[in-house]
Amino acid sequence: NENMSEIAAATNHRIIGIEPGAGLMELTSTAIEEYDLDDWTLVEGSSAAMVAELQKAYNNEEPIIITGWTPHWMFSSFDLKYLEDPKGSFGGAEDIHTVVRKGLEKDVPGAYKILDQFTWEPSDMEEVMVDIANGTDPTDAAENWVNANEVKVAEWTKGAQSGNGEQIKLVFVAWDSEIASTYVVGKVLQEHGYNVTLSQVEVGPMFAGVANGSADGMVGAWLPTTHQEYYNTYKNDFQDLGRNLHGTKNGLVVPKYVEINSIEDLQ
Ligand code: PBE
Repeated sequence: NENMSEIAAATNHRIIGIEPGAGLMELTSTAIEEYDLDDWTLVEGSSAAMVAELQKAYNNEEPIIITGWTPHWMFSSFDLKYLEDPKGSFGGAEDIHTVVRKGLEKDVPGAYKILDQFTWEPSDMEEVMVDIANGTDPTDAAENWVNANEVKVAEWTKGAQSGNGEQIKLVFVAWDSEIASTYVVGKVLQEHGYNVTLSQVEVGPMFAGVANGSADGMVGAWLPTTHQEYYNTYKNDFQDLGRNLHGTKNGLVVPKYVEINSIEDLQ
């Protein structure tokens, strides 16, 4: 396939990945095995570096293959498509769960209740992500969304006792989706009287921190597939509050001008 050899040469047989340890990196390694893509290298980096490479390639209409996920603002800023995944290496649509430390319910019941009642739609998360991608500070983007969605927020805080400055520490990885959700939930907790700290960490420590109680909670556990290993490692040591969002997607993503449609085309 002529297109494919041009694409392979132009991309240097590289798939632009994100943070080592991200579930998406593990899924991509599995896909490389399942589709026999021995010629291809998955490049480790960060979500921000991946987006920067995408931006650069896109501006020059050059081929690029990235590891991508939904919800993500990049789908509203660029014309992109997922490569078809006939073997299902990336799994299906998932949920994002809220997970808290054991004992939070007893220690800070109001904050626990808000975290337990937090739930929104992919389109909500995208609104916050787009605002941040357009240059708004995450704290301000969270405030904008909270102010514009009083009815939804009232459902989260319903019946939750107000705080008296109690400390709540949320941990998150600097994935655009989790920056959005964590700042929004942090804002709501803060407005309800809690003294909130948002702490950016690596993915392993995010799960470990909630499990060992050094953090109170997090809102970015992608299940059942993406974070399955972390989840299984720590599930007896934290409390899973269930899903806060339904309908995520993971996969290999290319700009629409790249003339391949399936992961099989990379073979
Ligand atoms: N993500 C976004 C994460 C979960 C949230 C898909 C980049 C991951 O791969 O672990």
